[in-house]
Amino acid sequence: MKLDRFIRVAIAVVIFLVFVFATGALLFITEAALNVWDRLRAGPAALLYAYVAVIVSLAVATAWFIWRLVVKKKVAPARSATPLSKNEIERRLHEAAAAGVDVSGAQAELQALAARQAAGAIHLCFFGEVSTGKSSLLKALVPDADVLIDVVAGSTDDVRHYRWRNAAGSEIYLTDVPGIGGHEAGLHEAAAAEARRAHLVLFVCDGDLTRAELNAVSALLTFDKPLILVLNKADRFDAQEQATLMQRLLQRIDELGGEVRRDQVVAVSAGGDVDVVKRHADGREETVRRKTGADIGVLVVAINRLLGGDTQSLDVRRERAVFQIAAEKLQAAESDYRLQRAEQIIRGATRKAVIGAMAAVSPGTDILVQGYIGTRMTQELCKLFDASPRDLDVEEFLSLGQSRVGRALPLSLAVAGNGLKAFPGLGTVAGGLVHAVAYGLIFDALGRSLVLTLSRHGELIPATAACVFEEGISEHLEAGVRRIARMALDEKTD
Ligand SMILES: Nc1nc2c(ncn2[C@@H]2O[C@H](COP(=O)(O)OP(=O)(O)OP(=O)(O)O)[C@@H](O)[C@H]2O)c(=O)[nH]1
Ligand SMILES: [Mg+2]
Repeated sequence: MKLDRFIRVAIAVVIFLVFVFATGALLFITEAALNVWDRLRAGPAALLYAYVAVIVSLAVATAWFIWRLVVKKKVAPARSATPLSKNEIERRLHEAAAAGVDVSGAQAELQALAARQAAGAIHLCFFGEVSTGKSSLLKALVPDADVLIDVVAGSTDDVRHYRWRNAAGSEIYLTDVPGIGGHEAGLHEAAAAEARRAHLVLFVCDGDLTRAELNAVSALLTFDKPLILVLNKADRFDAQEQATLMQRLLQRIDELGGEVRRDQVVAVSAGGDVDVVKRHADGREETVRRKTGADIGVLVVAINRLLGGDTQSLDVRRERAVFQIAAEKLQAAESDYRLQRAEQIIRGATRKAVIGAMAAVSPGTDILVQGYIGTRMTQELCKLFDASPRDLDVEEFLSLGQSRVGRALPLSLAVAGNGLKAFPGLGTVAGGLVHAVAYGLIFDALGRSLVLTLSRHGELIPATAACVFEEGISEHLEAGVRRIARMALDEKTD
């Protein structure tokens, strides 16, 4: 309590002193400014204008300098959210392929789209959580379809297409996919991608939407995917419950900001086994399983209405969605490629650092040699990640890194010494070799932390990169020691 009071009094004194100084400074500056102003007005007008011009230039220069210092140079602007055109995605693929990126995944996506476009069929995809009755609905539409229906969640474990002709005689493919929320994440991804490739998604639920379902619907709406929300197993609800549920589903879609009309939310029943409690005359109760028939008329009407509308717009939206999938695959391939190239660059620089350290005559020279190698490695890695740092940033990163190296050197020497002991027949490890491995380890760690920062931020932020270097150094040292010790030994025996 006493201390509290003391602190409060101290703060009050400081505030009072600040007030006194601020008032004094204000009076002093005002007086000086008025003095100067009076004198200038009394003097020749040219002097007054020159004086004002100098003050304004100084203010502009200061503002510019502060802006340069605080607002850093921006990296390339993020790609716009406008839909990708065919030319644009093909240009990106071409460029990436020329740079050595494996574009086969993205290319296959475009080829599959072209094949579907040439065939001209409409694709509808059943999508939703496990066991909501997707396969049952498909079976109700295509009674001959060879689909697996089971109470066990996750019964559908691959993507299959079934032909269906609606009343208008259109060629339609219905796609059955694994349910989301099952145990295998890979199946979920395959199902979600297939839904995005379809013209229209039939999102099947069997009650109010769960969080996972809301996320899935929201993602589809973000991809501008036309959808019908199908409340299945309606036979389990009475009329009142069903009406309340439908109201709730419409509200959910509204909250997600989706453009889904009222007639695109339907309640149906694919039919299935229902447990019914039978009461006998003697009071006994017995549960019997009964088959209920399918009631999917409203779904067929909703599908026909959508397909009877502007099919060209459905085609355009499907094409855009697939271009987006191809772009995502390309991005993933580019990032894999970057990591591979980054690995090569880091290995190259580490090798040079090791050789440099082994050839060094005195400890001073190897630092110099490695300063150059560090600059080259940083520049190459930045270029690989499309970051174009100023020379100042590269220097700042290296000097911040250097200050951390001092602290990390004893640790890396110890790790290097230990690592070398793992190679049999080496005898007593010479100091030079340990030093070389230690320097190599530091380079390796420096490169890896830089890659981490560049892939996270897309630009070189010297202080952040140096912090990442310091935080990850011991982990990187341990991970790289055998590889780099082997590198040093190979050099030594060459
Ligand atoms: N009562 C009732 N049961 C249904 C209805 N539709 C499906 N079922 C039952 O729900 C269970 C799951 O049906 P499936 O068609 O396999 O569901 P799914 O969505 O394909 O499931 P996964 O492939 O595992 O994702 C089965 O036991 C069906 O008999 C329905 O309209 N009413
Ligand atoms: Mg299924």
